[in-house]
Amino acid sequence: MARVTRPDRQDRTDPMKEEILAHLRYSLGKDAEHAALYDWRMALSLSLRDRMVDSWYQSTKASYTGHKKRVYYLSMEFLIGRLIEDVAANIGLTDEARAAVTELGQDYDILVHDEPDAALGNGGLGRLAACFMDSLATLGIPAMGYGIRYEHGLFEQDFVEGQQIEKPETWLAQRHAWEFERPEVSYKIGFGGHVQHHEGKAKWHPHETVLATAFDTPVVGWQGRWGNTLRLWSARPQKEFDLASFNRGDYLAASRSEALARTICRVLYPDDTTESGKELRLKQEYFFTAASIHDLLRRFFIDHDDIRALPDAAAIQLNDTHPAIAGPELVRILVDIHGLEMAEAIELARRCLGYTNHTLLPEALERWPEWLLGRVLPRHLEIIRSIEDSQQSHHPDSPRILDHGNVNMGELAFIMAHKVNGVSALHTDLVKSTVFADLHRIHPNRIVNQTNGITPRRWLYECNPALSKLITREIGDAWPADLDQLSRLRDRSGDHGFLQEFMAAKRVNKERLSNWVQEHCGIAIDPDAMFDVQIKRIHEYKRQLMNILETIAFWNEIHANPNGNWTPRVKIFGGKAAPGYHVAKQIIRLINDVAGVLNNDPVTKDLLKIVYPPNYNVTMAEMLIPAADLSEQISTAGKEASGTGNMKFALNGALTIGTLDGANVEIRDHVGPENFFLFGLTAAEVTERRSHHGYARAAIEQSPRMQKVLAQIAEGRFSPEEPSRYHDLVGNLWDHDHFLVSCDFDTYFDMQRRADEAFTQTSSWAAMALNNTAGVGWFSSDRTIRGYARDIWNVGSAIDGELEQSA
Ligand code: NBX
Repeated sequence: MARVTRPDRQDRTDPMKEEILAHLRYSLGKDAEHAALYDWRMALSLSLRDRMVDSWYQSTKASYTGHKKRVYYLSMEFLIGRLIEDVAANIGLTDEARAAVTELGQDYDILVHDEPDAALGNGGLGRLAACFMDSLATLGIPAMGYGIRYEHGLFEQDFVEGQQIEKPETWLAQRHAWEFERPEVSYKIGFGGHVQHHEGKAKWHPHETVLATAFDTPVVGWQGRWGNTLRLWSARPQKEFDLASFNRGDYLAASRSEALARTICRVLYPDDTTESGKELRLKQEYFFTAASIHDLLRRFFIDHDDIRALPDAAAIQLNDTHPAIAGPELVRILVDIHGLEMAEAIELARRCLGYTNHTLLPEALERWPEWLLGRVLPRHLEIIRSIEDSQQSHHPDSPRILDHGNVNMGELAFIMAHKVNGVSALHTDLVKSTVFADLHRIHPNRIVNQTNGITPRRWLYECNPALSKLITREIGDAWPADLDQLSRLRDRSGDHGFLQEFMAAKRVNKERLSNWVQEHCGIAIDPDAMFDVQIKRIHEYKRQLMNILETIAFWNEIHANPNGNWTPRVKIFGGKAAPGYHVAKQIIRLINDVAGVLNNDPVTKDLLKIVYPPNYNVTMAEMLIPAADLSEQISTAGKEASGTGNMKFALNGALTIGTLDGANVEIRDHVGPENFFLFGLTAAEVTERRSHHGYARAAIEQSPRMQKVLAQIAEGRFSPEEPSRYHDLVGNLWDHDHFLVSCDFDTYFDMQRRADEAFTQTSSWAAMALNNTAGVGWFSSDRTIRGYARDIWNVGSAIDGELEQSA
């Protein structure tokens, strides 16, 4: 199949260097003497991009000529992070690029670090989409990712006196090196207006229209064998501006349509725990979904003329309900434009659509007020009513899409998809038994499990060169594309010499992190201490609060016996809170307040430190994960759909302390229960416990240790300038504690001490860490994508034999 073409080294001396200089001159208009850091970084990026293009073209051509079925992955979020190292690694040019840049007198690492971290996502859901794009390309599955080219990605977080403040993110302030603008690929997207019904036909007359314009980023997989496209939509005004108004001097009216267009892709919504801009969010969802559906239909009609063949050519995957309007939009086009009967259109659309559920939290399930959806998308509301009628006529006991004046997007997505998938085994069971229990009874074969995965290219090969080199030396270089091979490392868990090398790689990463923390946070940490890391969005169910309470309890314990044989720890936190999520912001502030006291305590400062660098993002994860000894996966059982950070840590040789939640369950099965610090109530026990009135108070009353911690916080021990600062947070634990911090606190504390003890046994710890790396090959997103391809999409690889290889 298509491969990256590498200019022959004998023909040209140092082609990469020449290419960088050529880009500097002809793409950036600079010579080496006057080039700034930005110019060098752009020249390097453009040179790497050039090396992707041939493979990308050939893949696209092969998909067209082979009439291959394509996957369309619709996602509001793609959390791609930086790309220089990712691209260089995938096409095997890391060493060459570094050498060329060095020869040109530049520092490669500085160039790499100059690249903005493309944060077009909030967290796990967006990062999963990015890992899936990498695996689709690596497996040679013809695919397109569709999303929004937000002008501002996820906000930048800063701490002022310990409190989170948000600043706009500006990744597009400079030119984005990797994309190709496609002004000729534009679609009109309408909003509002009315629907005209005439002789049984409906016609939608939108009130306003914007143009969706494509920006394409090539996504080339491992060793450049196949390339797909990430197509992000940007909005443009349909009419540039109203010259008549302008000439009258009414400049605001003149640019009204421009303003709407700009607003639509202005900013990524910081998850839906905030109550803002509902209408705009709905418009964003429709904007990118409609553009994507238009685009895939245009492609379909290049080599088909019967719309009924669409399910053989297109598998459309909805990453959560955000693009769920795809169902009604496709039906609208089939009925209003292609003249199909409603029933046939619904069935045809369903055969194309799959829906991935990522949450059971009721507040995160999308519901639109019917009046709002009807105002923005009047024809779609009519179609949703037809979908509802059709469902009710077949299944009169079916849950409703339209319910108490709301449109339930979960039910809509379920009913319009031929397969609905959960993202871990436990989550899938809970999807069947809770949110979609009634729909599951009616459609017992629709829900399937595809446990999440992570790309081993970014999350081991690139972010952890020390460990990668060691692994390659031991088992060869096939593992990045066949991660199950890591299981061969299990043999080495009794080899003392190898374990020492394994831990030496960890040590390199811990030293790198220690230097970074010293430089950026001004905190000295000891690489010999246990690095205990919790990085993820701040949310009550993820229980960062339990982690900081346990930290205080440990601190108390040291004070009670300062000469005890304590295992030194560095507690590292990273993560952002949704701007409107007050409790999450209080938790951030508490962590920072506690850090202020503990880090300056002369008695404990060599034994316990807290580090919370602001603005956690993909790049920071790439540094923290390889340096971690202990991975905190401590959510209330039943709440974390899967988690993917948990997989990244285990892959990089960290042990997990965690509950039986999400994919932790499967990780523990794979690495072995003896290599996992398990504690806490199970999902069933959580449900049971909640039915007991006053369960939190009862649990706290039984835990003197927790009582003391809560009393210290309530008395202002960590906020002397405002002792009442955490009254609500503490009061809520006593009286409600919906996420059962109180019930799991003591077992968590005890398991932490077991981890302390285990960490002192350096060689058995090393063996446990190795067993984590060796055990998690199954969590490669290549395995996940093979599962989707087989069970949901019914697509194959365009690279012969690839899917069968290790299916
Ligand atoms: O999706 C996450 C889950 O919480 C994780 O357990 C899971 O591993 C991951 C991938 O399946 N969900 C998530 O990240 N959600 C969001 O970021 C989100 C974004 C916008 C929104 C609602 C949720 N409106």
